[in-house]
Amino acid sequence: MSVADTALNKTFVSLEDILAVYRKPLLELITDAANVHRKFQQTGEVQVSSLISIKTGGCSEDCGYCPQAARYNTNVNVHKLMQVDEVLEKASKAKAGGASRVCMGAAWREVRDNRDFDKVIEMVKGVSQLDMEVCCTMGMLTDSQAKKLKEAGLYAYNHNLDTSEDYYDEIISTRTYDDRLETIDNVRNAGISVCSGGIIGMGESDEDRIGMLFTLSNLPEHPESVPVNALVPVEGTPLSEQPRVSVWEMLRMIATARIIMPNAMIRLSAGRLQMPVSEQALCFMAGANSIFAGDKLLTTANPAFADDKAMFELLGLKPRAAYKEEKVALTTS
Ligand code: SAM
Ligand code: DTB
Ligand code: SF4
Repeated sequence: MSVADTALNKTFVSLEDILAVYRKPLLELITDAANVHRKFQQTGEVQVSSLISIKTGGCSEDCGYCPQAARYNTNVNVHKLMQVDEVLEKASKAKAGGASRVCMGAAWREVRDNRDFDKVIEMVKGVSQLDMEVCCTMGMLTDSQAKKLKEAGLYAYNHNLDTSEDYYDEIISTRTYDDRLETIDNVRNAGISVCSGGIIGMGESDEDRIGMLFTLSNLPEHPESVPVNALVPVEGTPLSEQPRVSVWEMLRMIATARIIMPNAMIRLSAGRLQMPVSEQALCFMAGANSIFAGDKLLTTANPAFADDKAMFELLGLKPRAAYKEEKVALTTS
């Protein structure tokens, strides 16, 4: 049985199996991933998700990569929670730009049961009414908060593992790997789609990259989305001097994720601005089928909608419809 079939049958995929996939000769790895992609995914379709930073900077955590941590001296414009109307306006613009999903990010350690949470619930309801998939990424979440978000119409929640369990302490000290797994568990139990991945280029080894993929692929269920971020080194953060991740490293990571989690959306996430279209095309060949679009990620720059539209035309890609639109199409046909 191939690793992809093993993965799909939820048979245990060992660390050694994943490492063997990751270490294949590169072109063989990309070909294998492309074959898995063709078998399990709608080829030619790429999900377009747009980020809205609803609360920016001033975060109490010490994540070594993050420009939004209050303790690092970065140039981020700190902003309290946005107004609901402003968020809905940005979401509508994202929809007009071709996005089917909106991901609202808040620079919080955790969600608190206060008036800000009530406002987030209104944002979730509002974006959901735009017939877009609504995602949030707001730090740790309790069981009951996850259920409230689900009731409001939340489709997905992003909570990254970021790196392997072994390397984690080098990057973050203010919360544990187990805290992260618990939030993912709460999201899953509330019936919300799980989005979880990580970052490469933080000084981790190949084994750490594989370790993270191992943990993701051995969750009780595979995440529905797996963002693969290349570190955006930001001045003022402890990781500001890290060298840029090469496309070859991104390709290995994306292709391996595609093979071991055949049904997941693999998102080519942070780092696209520095990648020419030719490099991004290789990533789509290797199994990436989702991007963040719009000229800003959370605080750093990203290609504009118009640039991605031109890239889609050139490569013959089309944006994937929101899940809800698919459901409507199915029920009316
Ligand atoms: N505060 C929440 C949390 O930590 O879960 C949500 C926002 S946080 C910015 C979301 C994710 O963005 C992080 O887990 C990390 O994977 C990614 N991220 C943050 N800064 C980054 C950077 N400089 N380069 C690449 N990815 C980054
Ligand atoms: C994810 O995995 N990457 C996105 C989203 N989930 C929240 C964030 C990338 C942030 C890059 C740095 C910044 O713009 O602040
Ligand atoms: Fe805060 Fe999230 Fe940035 Fe960590 S990644 S410092 S929790 S905003």
